[in-house]
Amino acid sequence: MALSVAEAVQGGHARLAAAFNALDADGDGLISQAEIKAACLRLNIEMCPQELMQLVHRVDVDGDGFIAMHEFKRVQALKLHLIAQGILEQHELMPDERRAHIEQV
Ligand SMILES: [Ca+2]
Ligand SMILES: [Ca+2]
Repeated sequence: MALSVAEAVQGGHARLAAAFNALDADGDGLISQAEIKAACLRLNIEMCPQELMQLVHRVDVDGDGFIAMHEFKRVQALKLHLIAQGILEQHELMPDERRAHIEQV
């Protein structure tokens, strides 16, 4: 089941959370620049460090350097939603136990 960006933005909390968790690799509830970078590498998305910094800066409302769930919900996080969508599609091809982590919300 692929997650469209529109669904990620407008859809239920569970789907948004699944997209969020897809990027939050260490599961601490925050998306770091390193985690976004790792996701981009996995998807072969080219993003220079500056672009990455700008993206996080734009979405990071409280300025702690990390993307929290409430920030991920914002429209400015659309590019992150796209990346998350790619990661989720990759997870579709993964064994169930790996996927369980993503879907347990
Ligand atoms: Ca994290
Ligand atoms: Ca933040």
